[in-house]
Amino acid sequence: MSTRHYEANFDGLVGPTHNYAGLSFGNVASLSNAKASSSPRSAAKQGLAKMKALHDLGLVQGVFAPHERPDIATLRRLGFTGSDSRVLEQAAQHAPAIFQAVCSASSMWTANAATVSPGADSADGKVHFTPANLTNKFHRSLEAETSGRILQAMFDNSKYFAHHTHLPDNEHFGDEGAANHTRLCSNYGHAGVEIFTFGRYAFDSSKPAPQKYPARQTFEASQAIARLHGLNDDNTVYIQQNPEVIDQGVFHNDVIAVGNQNVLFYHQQAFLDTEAKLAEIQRKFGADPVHFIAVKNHEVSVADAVQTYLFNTQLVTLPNGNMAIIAPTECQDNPRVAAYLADLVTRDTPIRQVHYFDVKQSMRNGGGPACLRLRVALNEAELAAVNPNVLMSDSLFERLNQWVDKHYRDELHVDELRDPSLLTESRSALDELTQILKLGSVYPFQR
Ligand code: SUG
Repeated sequence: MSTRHYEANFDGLVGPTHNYAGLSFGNVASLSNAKASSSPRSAAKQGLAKMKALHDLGLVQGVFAPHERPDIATLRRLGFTGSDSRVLEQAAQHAPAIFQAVCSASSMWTANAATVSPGADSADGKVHFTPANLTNKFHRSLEAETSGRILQAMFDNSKYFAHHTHLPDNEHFGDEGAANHTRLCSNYGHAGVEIFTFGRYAFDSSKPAPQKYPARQTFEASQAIARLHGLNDDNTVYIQQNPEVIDQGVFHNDVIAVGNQNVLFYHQQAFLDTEAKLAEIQRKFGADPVHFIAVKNHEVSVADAVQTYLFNTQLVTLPNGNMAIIAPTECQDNPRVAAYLADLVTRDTPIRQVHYFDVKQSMRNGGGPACLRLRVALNEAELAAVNPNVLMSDSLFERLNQWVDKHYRDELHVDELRDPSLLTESRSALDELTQILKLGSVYPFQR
């Protein structure tokens, strides 16, 4: 009897404090939308609609719970004292930049939650998870511990799942998780090639590096993850991102490339040493040819790719074996990108469909469809060991929409983040959510 294999997507549910604070230097959308009003309710619903649509396409879809924000525990670590509302008020007044950072709902971008290696690739046959330390941005560096706890609560079975502690919290080991990691394979259940893409070498300043914007992921972090996950030389490839594209706003590799099974879809300027690296991927992949789909400058410029998130699309395999691209509507609205995608599905590649989704609330912070999801390749037994309450279904979709309606504000401005009732609202929302998803006590306020 053959075992079935799946690639499940676990999407970040947008949290109740979703806002635009301009926190991410190097991320063009985050900076240009700083201080705009947000809609936490629409953001959460846009995300849920995408999850439901993928579920309806026949894919395994899961929900990744948001983090507790404002992060009072961090403010206390930073010396603010008194009641929770006093901590809020004092931080907002005396350290406004720090205060905004601890209010970010950035855990929604679960491509940055962790790096995941499936059992088919790891030495011990287990699915390995390492939460990303996200050291490059203060607001994101607050995510690693809680992401780790949520992952434990979702994949809670040591027979199948191995959980690691995030890498040392230091820029030398800056790790951005799956946003800089792609896995190619002939079948989700077969050993694949894990591609780690990094922005710079931490211990060798003679090597190329971006000049204007930060390189968030280091080579040394990528190597450490591969070691932790029990990968070997035959199934790993390390590629440096082209520093010039980082300087044009490609802060994560998933803004310029996406891969799935035997397809790597990327911009011609994405990498350094491209030809040699693609040859290495092909050699390690095996006899079957990889479809390397290079988008040329004259087809789509790097600026258009950054603005539309053409490569921050999800490339998914449908139950009939064809692939579909899950794209943000920004791609549809740009005539050059829309024309490119319309042509792509007529070519001789596995990609046959494009589905457009409105995820504008997330896009305005530089988060496209692919940022919103963490991929986990699983076999049947592993899937059966996943906490079933986090898996999307018609009833969970309905339940979560009701939950959003009950707890989320329709509009939020950064000036309202200091409102103590937002803290109370968020905590009661998350308390109820942990019961819906049966996660146990994963948040600091519950411990
Ligand atoms: O880390 N934006 C996120 C976007 C992450 C996108 N993820 C991937 N490409 N996988 C970031 O830059 C902006 C928050 C603000 O400005 O309010 C933010 O954190």
